[in-house]
Amino acid sequence: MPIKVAYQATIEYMQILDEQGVLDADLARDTLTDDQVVMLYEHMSMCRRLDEIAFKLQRSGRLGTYPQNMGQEAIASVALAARKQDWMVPCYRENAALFLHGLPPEKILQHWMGDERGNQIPDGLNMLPMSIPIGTHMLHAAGIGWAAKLRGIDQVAFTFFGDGSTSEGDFHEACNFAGVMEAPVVFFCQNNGWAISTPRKKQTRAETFAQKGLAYGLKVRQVDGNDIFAIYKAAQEAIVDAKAGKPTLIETLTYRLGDHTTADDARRYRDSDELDAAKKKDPLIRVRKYLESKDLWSADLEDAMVERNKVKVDDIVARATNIEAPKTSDIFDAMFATTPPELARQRDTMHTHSLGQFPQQETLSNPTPHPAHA
Ligand SMILES: Cc1ncc(C[n+]2csc(CCOP(=O)(O)OP(=O)(O)O)c2C)c(N)n1
Ligand SMILES: [Mg+2]
Repeated sequence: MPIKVAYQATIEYMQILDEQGVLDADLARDTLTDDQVVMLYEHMSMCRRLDEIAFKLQRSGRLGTYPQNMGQEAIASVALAARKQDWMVPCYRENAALFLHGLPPEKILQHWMGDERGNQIPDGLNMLPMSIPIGTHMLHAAGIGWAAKLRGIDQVAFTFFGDGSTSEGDFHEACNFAGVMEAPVVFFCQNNGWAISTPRKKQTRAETFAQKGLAYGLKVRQVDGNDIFAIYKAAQEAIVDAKAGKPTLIETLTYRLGDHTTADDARRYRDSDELDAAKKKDPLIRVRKYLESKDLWSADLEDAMVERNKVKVDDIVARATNIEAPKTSDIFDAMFATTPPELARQRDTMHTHSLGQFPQQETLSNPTPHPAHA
């Protein structure tokens, strides 16, 4: 009996705007308008500036840790494809998409300054706070998508995560759940080649990250992650599929031009040649080249934009910092609707000489007794 082929698949790779700023006009049809490209260029440049300033804030002791997004700003396009009702379920390297979907940028700075107000998403904005545990949020996205389907609401959940996160069980559970439930979810794997110091080749033996989605019955594709057109088109198509009960996993090939976070020094594990090669694929440079080739941009416009972005970022920093300082008790109050007794005890004794001491020993006037001693 002949051996039959049980399954066969191919993974498409899409690039529309190449490194030289040359556009594939056929593929670009019905995607971004000139105005949108100009707006995206200015927005991505603003995000790059914000990254530089956040780095300086950290170095001058005004911000805790910060993961620079530098090099991955093209992900902003997803927010142009998404509708207002769609959900963003983020990790920590897609600021550019979150801001365009409506997140006030100062929220991100507040988060990294340790201010819980940074995690309070404004009412009416369909977005979850950034997830620092890598992977846990993908499950939330699967749940949000399923909930929308059960309730008959036209909403798609977009979730973002890195190449390293695909080694977490949560990724597999989320993909499986979305696939089985035919939930309107779009998984964006931002493959930037590194998970802190773990290179892509030690992360997986699979030739693409996209193919991991095949096992769960997802639509899968790979796109140039530094190409605003390819990301936009892939997101647009994924929305149509998601609404028809077909979730998609999109692998974006990108690169983080900075360190993993301000607590990292990538020079210790990353080749400078690799970084130099990646800089040539910078998403901002190619958009500028493209706009210049269409006479939509010039040195004068660039100078004016740089000045505008300085003012915008200064305003963002001012909004994050020129406010009443957060209370130290926020770390307790932001967690539960009703604070459990054990946490209440820690909150009430946090300013005593020894954290967790029984209040009686510290003669606090209004102690919350430990449940075991109540
Ligand atoms: C559950 C969990 N395990 C470990 C960590 C520590 N950690 C922070 S970032 C990171 C690597 C993430 O790599 P990747 O998913 O590729 O995202 P990238 O930082 O490259 O954008 C790790 C292991 C974490 N945050 N959460
Ligand atoms: Mg990575």
